[in-house]
Amino acid sequence: MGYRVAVVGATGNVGNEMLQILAERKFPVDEVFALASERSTGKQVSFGEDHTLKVQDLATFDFRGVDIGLFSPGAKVSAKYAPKAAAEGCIVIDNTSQFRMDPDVPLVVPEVNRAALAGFERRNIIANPNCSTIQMVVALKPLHDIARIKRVVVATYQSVSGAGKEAMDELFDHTKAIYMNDRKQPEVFKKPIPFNVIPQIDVWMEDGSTKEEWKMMVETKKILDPNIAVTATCVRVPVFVGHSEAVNVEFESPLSPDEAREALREAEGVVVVDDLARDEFVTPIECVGEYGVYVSRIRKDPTVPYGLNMWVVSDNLRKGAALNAVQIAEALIEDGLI
Ligand code: 11C
Repeated sequence: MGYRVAVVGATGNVGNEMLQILAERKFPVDEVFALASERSTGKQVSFGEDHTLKVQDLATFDFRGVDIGLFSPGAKVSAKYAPKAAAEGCIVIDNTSQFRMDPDVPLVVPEVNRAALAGFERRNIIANPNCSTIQMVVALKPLHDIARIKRVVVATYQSVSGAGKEAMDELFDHTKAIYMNDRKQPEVFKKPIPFNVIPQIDVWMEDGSTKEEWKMMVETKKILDPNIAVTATCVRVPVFVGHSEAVNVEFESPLSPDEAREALREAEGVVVVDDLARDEFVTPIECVGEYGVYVSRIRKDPTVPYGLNMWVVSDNLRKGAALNAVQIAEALIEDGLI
């Protein structure tokens, strides 16, 4: 039996990946609907290699009879349309920040807290975490299971695709302009993005952190363990796709780099690439289009009794967004929840 699936925000970076991943993984669909704002109505989007779908207007779409809605239209649009779709009987898997911290909405990374899915019926909405949180918790979970994590200090190096298509265009166009001696004023970003790094992702919070940094803290607690202390510095770098993270972890009990490598090698969704004698480590360009969370440079942090450092890289549009959403839908089916 197949399912009727709607992709909301189908013309965006993540919506496009959702359609490709549904096709790639042969998700059992009877019918797929591509939805976006009225502005995009009538445009064609690809579904797999052989099909195109005509974009329909989200505002007038009737979700009755749609089994699953994969939403990535921006938080304000989700705030309006996800509850409507859910009330019309569609299970919403929402990739925006809108519902993540709602206690009645499970926030799920299937490799980490799949059991939390069972609570989705309270609102008929499941939240997909922020991309930088997803890749970090996938790498932390197998280590937490062995040695209990006390504290995480993370610095991120996030690609511009996380900020949408306009941000990717700004990196491309403004880099090109520099070579043409034509300096352009930043529009999407507050500072020039070519040949630069920008320590601001999402809005400022009252305490001087950014919302992206806050999300990494509160989402990790909700998904993995409320007792873990997390502090983050999130930075935009001139990379098109692929987020990287330098993660420092302090444990309650000893865990050697070899034990960590072993646990990560066996963990679902993780690929360990860590052989310095062969210069083996992963950079974001190598993870584009891939499904895994890549972990490299696992080493001891000698400044605390039990500490490790590691380098974690993943495709932010895939495992960080669209793939995780499709895996949630697959888990609903496998667990008999739909
Ligand atoms: C970025 N992580 O890289 C953000 C994008 O809360 O879903 C995703 C924002 C979110 O800009």
